[in-house]
Amino acid sequence: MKSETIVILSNRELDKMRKAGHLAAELLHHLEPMVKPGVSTLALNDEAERWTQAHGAKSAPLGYKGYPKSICTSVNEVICHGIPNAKQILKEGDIINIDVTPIVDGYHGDTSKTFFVGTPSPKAKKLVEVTEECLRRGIAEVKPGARIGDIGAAIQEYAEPQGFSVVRDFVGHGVSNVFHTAPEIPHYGTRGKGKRLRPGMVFTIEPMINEGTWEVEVLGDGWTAVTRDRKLSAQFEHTLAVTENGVEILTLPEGET
Ligand code: EYL
Ligand code: CO
Repeated sequence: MKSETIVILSNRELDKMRKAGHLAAELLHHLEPMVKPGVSTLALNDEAERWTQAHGAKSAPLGYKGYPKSICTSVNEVICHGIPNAKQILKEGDIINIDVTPIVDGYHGDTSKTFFVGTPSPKAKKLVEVTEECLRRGIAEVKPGARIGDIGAAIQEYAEPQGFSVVRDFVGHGVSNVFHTAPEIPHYGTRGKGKRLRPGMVFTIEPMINEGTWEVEVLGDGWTAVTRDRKLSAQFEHTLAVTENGVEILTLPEGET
């Protein structure tokens, strides 16, 4: 069995994670007003890359395992890892997840949100609201002594009774000076199972919630993950640190808690 050690970050490292996290949050906030009918996902990517460089940071996804762009843009039935493209033009009623990870002084801030393009259909609105609440409920489980399984259980207990499904194939992950490391954070699971959380652990929670089946299909480009039934999928993501008392959300704008 492969088992990677979960690192505990020092206060100095946590400070760097805070800086990266703030920049990631501010990048999403910067891109939000561009999310309008008629804009291409490539235009979002290019503005993200320009803004990231202008702030002295680097885009972690660019070149990661050969990934060709700086952000992920996942529209409607795309679950995650949608590749920005000049030919993909946002239209009224779409939903789009924008996932960003700037690297600041070697440390990564990983966050994503799902935005509405114009006015959403009632079913899209419900899915996106439920997904954001899933992230909130997952975060609320994070405290020293809790177990990794508590996080996924809280998400699954909220999403499934409303008729939605939880994606299995992609999980939250440890993140620090490395983009993806231990632990894995499933968004489904059983309370009381899995490793105990300890102060100084840093990881993402990034539930992907589907309108229909949880099953994934990866398109021929090797990256784009879509729902097998082509129904809608939404996602929200934060990078979190376990503190002595509970949790700190690292990917909020400076000054927000
Ligand atoms: C690159 C590599 C297959 C990202 C995340 C970009 C995508 C598909 C191979 C996770 C894993 C972003 O932002 C992420 N998690 O929150 N791979 C990622 N890639 C990529
Ligand atoms: Co991400």
